[in-house]
Amino acid sequence: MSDSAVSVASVLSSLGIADSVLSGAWAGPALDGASDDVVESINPGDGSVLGRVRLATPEQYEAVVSRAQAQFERWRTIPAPKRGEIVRQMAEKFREHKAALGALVSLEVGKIASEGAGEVQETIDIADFAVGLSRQLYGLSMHSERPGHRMYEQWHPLGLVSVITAFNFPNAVWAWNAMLACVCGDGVVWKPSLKAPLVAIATHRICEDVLAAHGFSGLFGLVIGRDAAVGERMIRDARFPLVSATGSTRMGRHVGAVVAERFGRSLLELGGNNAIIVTPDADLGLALRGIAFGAVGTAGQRCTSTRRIYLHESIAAAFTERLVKAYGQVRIGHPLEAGTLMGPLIDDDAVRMYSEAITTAVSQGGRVLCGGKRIERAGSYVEPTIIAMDSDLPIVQHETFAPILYVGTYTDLSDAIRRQNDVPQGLSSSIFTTNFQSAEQFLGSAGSDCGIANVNIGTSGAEIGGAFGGEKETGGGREAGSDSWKAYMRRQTCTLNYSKELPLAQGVNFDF
Ligand code: UN1
Repeated sequence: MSDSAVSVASVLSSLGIADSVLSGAWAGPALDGASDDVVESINPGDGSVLGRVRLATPEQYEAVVSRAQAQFERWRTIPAPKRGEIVRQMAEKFREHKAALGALVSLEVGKIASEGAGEVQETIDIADFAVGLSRQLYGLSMHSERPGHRMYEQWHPLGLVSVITAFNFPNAVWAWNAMLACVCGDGVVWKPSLKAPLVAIATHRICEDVLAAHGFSGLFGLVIGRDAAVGERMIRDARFPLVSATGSTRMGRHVGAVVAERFGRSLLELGGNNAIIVTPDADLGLALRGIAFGAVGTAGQRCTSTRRIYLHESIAAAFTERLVKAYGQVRIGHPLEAGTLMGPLIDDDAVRMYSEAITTAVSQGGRVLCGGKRIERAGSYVEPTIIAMDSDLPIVQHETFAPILYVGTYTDLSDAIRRQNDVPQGLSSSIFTTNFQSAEQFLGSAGSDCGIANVNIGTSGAEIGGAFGGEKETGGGREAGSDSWKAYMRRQTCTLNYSKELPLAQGVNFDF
């Protein structure tokens, strides 16, 4: 693709990351490279090398964390609205660089152009949200039971937050954490996925320029390194009262245990296994689009991607036929080519897992209705796949990060809801219905057990204004909107006595 080769160079240079080997350690500015451990950033769209990054050493990790800690100690004394003004300037910079950064997301992780740009938009949105929040961060005041006493709570900066991110949202998920942590008065050290180091460096540089202009260079640190050298150190490091990690349930189980052992807090955003129920009265056109975007969008590599659908038996055959037809029209290709709806998987390992899941599903009785194969061309492309199942296959208990959709049918809505809940994960869920009672049953206390429950919207593509996260093996964390900011602050309950007496609570007497 000679066209995209030209744009790669201009994208990298406009983001200031065109060096032949970039540093993986940034304590504000880049630290000079010491290790020989260099990773390549591969464009999954054509297999080409986009750049090289020298991984951070333990010593560099130490330099990044100490710098962020020193800056945090000053940052926490800056009034929150002033911190918000600095985040506002970051939002402006992200607006300026939206096109280039969005293109880099597409190049490095294979998202189609509008999704790459959409990811940067999500970063802008959370930054704007954080700016507004910087004049809020409210505490409550309570009525004291003692005369002449006042009781209230206030929220203080927490400290350094470590943010561990996955390849699939290489920009926005960091921003959910970093923009909130920043207005809350915290420092942030980021360990991104080794599959998306360039987006991380470009993102870091954008924010670092703003921070440096205000004397806070290094409040945001970046360490691109291996788990053994950097990740394990980070989760055990007591300078991080909060570790916010996105990734697999296996990773989260380990992070959660290690962080709990030292009485730190963890905020986990782990696997999803999201289902959509379609009732007989649903607007089937809407359902079709919602399912197609949920299952095929981002090549099925969102934690909110639609993995399963449950169709009412009265509509199942005709609707499945329409869905298979729609899948046939999905344009698969280079993510930056106009008209592409589905790009590649992140790498060949992901292709292998896709193929293995399909083989397993078939051995368990699943019937492949369309797709199922790797597409032979440079890059990691596969066909979006629909698998019909008579009853739920054991494989549907597992999240496969690929465009594989399992289709089941149901007779009774309660049974469909039970099956949608009957997986270890609990992130997102949807129902397509025009029936008020069905919608309310799905949303009720015996309905969906997920952190996200939608009506007439697919499972993916949540807005930042709501709290994002899920239950069960999804980890229980909530990030982004609503009151998620509370995770990034420490609560202090204050009681003031303005009387001349010292009454004790609960009527206790201790006179002497
Ligand atoms: C993820 O896949 O880790 O709701 C996050 C969505 C996006 C975020 C997904 N706003 O699909």
